[in-house]
Amino acid sequence: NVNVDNKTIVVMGVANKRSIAWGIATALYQAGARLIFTYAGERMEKGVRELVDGLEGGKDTYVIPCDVTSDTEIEKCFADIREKYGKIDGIAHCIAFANKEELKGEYLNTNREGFLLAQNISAYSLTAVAKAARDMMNEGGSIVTLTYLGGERVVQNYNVMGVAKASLEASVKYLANDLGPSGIRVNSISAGAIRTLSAKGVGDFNAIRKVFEERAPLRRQVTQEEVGDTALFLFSPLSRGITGENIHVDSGFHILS
Ligand code: 0WD
Repeated sequence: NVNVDNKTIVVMGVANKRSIAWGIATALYQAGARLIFTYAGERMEKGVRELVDGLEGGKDTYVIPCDVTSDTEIEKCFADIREKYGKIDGIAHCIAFANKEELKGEYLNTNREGFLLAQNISAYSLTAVAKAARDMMNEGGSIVTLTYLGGERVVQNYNVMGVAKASLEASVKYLANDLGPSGIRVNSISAGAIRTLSAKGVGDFNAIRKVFEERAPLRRQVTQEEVGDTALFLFSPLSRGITGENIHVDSGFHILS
């Protein structure tokens, strides 16, 4: 019985019901957490609010904007959360973006602008968010981000996003070292290929899914719910000795050559 009762957790990156962030949110909500949702921009607001309003159980929720390309917006968002809730216990960072044209063909064709865009939204944002939240996190707090195997090795078409994930995974380690003395843990989950809005942008994503299903030790896809349950573990005291870690929730695919 994993307990996150009385914990206040910020979930960043719900785009729709297929979002991995939504899998994490539902796992946390069912386990008793109080949730705050942030969305990328006005375009996203309606959908996120509808999803959140549909959560059963009537627990307190809060939905606010946070475009992570803006330091001002990040600061405003966390100041707003601090005013309403005081301290928080966790952040689920489920955000990434790269130009679609750069998620196919040769990595070599990445341009400077696209490279920096992917790094900005998909990697730096974790550091920016950790910085804004550090003073309002309780001891025992936990930050969880999402990564993919393409950050560790070459996965066809993942390209600039793979390089951003490598940067994100290194950030997890440096942040874990900075925040450890305050009793705050930072970890990532490396998820298997899951059909979401973002995943649609990756060239030949269906081929990646097919190979995954044929070769992964468990011979099946993973779900948002499975990633959600691992995130729940990482937000709960059960994982209190783990930081700077990258847990693969990928049917074991990462062990293959
Ligand atoms: O197979 C997959 N789907 C995997 C995803 C495998 C392994 C890892 N991941 C990662 C992604 O790289 C990402 O970090 O999981 C995370 C969540 O992605 P998702 O659930 O696959 O995709 P999606 O539902 O599209 O959520 C990503 C969201 C954005 O959605 P859109 O579709 O609008 O790009 O990231 C958010 C946004 O909500 N986002 C931003 N949030 C704040 N500020 C910004 C921004 N500037 N840009 C994108």
